[in-house]
Amino acid sequence: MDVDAVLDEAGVRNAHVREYVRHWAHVTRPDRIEVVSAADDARLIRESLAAGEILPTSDGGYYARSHRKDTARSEERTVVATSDPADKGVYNNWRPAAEMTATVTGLMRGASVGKTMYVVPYLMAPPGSPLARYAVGVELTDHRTVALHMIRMARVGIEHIDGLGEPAGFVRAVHVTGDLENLGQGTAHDRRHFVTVADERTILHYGSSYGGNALLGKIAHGLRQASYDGWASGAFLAEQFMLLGITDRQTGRKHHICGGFPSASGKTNLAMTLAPDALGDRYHVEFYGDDITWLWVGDDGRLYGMNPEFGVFGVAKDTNAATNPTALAAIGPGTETLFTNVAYNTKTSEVWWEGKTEQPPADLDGWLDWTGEPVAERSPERRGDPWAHPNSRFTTTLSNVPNLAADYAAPSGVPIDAIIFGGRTRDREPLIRAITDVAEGVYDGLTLGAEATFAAEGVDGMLRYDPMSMRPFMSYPEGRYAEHWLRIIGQVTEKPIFAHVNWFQRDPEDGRFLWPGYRDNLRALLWLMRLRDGEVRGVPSPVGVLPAKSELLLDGLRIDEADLDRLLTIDLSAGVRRSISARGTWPGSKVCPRRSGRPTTASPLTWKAARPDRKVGHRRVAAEVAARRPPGTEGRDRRQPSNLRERARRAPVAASAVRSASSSAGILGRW
Ligand code: GTP
Ligand code: SPV
Ligand code: MN
Repeated sequence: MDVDAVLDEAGVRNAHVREYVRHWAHVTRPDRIEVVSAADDARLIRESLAAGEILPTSDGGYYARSHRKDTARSEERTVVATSDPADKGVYNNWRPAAEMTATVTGLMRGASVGKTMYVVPYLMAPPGSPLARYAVGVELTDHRTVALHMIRMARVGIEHIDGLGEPAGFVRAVHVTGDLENLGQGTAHDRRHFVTVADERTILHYGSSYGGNALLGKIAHGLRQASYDGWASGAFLAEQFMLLGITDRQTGRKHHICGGFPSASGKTNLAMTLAPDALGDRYHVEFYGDDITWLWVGDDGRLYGMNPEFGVFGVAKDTNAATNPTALAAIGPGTETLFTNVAYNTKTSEVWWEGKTEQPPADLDGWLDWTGEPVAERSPERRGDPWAHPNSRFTTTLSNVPNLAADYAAPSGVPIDAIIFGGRTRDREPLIRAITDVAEGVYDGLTLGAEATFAAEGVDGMLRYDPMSMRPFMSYPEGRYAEHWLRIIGQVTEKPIFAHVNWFQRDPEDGRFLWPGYRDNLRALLWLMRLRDGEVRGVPSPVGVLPAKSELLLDGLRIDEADLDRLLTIDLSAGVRRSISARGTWPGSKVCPRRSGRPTTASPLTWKAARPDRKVGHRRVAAEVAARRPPGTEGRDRRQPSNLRERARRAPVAASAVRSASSSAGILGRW
């Protein structure tokens, strides 16, 4: 096949891109090559329908099923490789670049025979963004549905590669599906490899065609590669954060909030939230991004953020008119949404997932579950199984989101007023606690712990430590990550306020959620903005400022008074001690459960098993931090481990717990 003729015809002139395509075509041996732009979407859809790869839905969208062994990210099989062993961290699964490149190239050799290689040039940034030069990539994929997803999730077109000068000016993102039936998924002979060779800006993913494993602009580039680039350049942060704006129509003031919750813990839902009806006349929420935010310091010294994506890859489960009307509109008629691994009705072309309606459709006729099995023909023991996979998703472009902010693609980004962290924790965190000290706020993000979800294979429900919600996307050592955060945030003149939120507290007796969640979550954020603006004072605690009940805007909220009291208190004698023990999993902490090998929590959930080979000592982290301190900053920001100690003196009940937190916070104190 004449690769050059294809590239000539498509107008791909960039010599580095041409060489890259030639190289990988030679390795993977596709029968055909095609260069894709967003304008090709309608044709690709037609071809996919004709081939039976996707099916039409009743609302004008499309339905796809992934292989049943391929339904979520695999963290075990994900590696960040470089040529420098010092890049080995706790969570990046570091391997030597040469070894990984050889292994994956071997697996990819000849693996696209009989297929088409789609060349997908993309941009993970709004055009004109100061970070656009970190955002250009070219994905090569041998899966048409992946190309369709890329067109929705990233800005796709050859114009993005036209002006590239340097060889490293674009991310080389190679995706080969492999023989999904025979990859040994989840066994000792698992052949899947999801590798980011970060110092070569090259992504090599083999053995999946689903989500973050295959849409390489999103997670592999937008988070892993970008966070590495942000650190290596010193220029920015790339985080698994949502980004929203709240306008107070009464005062005309607008605030922007970004923040991280682990995968499948509520970012999309929060970013799409509408104000509760009773507050809707006054407050207006705008969507900027639901999964990734790149953050940098602007010329005016403020922290700016932007969403590098072009679409939403959202969890379907529990999406309905009450929980998320915005999402329903964003995936409704006329949006050409792609649904994956939900249930599908072959007669009516409808789709359904758990929580779309309270009960599944009563008439089982025509319904196939996510594996393609007719629901009516299920064996008795499978009758209660979900119809949709818990990680089934919808893919729609940002322009379909009804409350998309007018300036969502502004090259300047938007100024960030607050950074929040949260996750699923049934008993250890109140609804919200504000953190006004910047080092403490960063520390809170670094020590985030939550119940894991079905977004990754095999971890659902496990209580685990997930720094900044970046655990699956960490690409360099955690100590350096902490240092890089402090360095960026340290340059900011108008500091954001931080907060820790938790929509997932449960009744210890019956397990129900104490907080209604979803739209009502805005009430917590409104309180945070009022605290930031000095309109409320809150109630101080050793771990931050909690709302006084009277300060929350509760109009229209239906909640049991006792539940609300519980949501707004923190059990200092037990809760803080436990949550701070949880924080001990931060590498270098004095109370690291992985060191003792014993879980330190009374929760029925278990901590991930110890990895003694992955210890990173407290001193090493501190040394890393010190070694990378920018010149001339020695005397700066040297205040002692925040004001936790001072607060501990005032709250003797939690003193020991807080003292241990302060010592873990040494990595910040030494900065
Ligand atoms: P990723 O795309 O995997 O990064 O997920 P995400 O963080 O964007 O999570 P998403 O908003 O898609 O929510 C995941 C699941 O949590 C969905 O099933 C939601 O219905 C549920 N969820 C989101 N917000 C809330 C909430 O406030 N309360 C409760 N109870 N569930 C929620
Ligand atoms: C996540 O798992 O955090 C996602 C979905 O946002 S995926 O693109 O599959 O990583
Ligand atoms: Mn995510």
